[in-house]
Amino acid sequence: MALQKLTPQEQTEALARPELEGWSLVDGREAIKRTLTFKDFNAAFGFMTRVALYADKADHHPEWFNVYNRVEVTLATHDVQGLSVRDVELAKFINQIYHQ
Ligand code: HBI
Repeated sequence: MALQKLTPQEQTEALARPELEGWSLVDGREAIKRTLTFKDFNAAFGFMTRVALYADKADHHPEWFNVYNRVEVTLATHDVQGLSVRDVELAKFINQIYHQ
């Protein structure tokens, strides 16, 4: 079955789950975002490397911005021009491996 776009209700329900703590909707765009901070650049880049390996395996890639110990991540599914279960899964993975 083709990838489904999450409805606004499904988006709200997903963001209310404890596994998606810290994630919120982006203003004016169907996407979710979270800013993560680390001890230093080494820790931030180690995190990004683990996410990159997951992303390539899952064929689902983050939009992100890094300065030193801060990583701003935005997730959306371009194939559906909105949010899908793939964003929820990637956000969950990010939360699982995130250690401040
Ligand atoms: N990453 N975030 C995101 N959204 C997508 O729709 C997407 C992706 N990575 C690869 C991908 N789609 C492929 O299915 C093709 O569109 C290349």
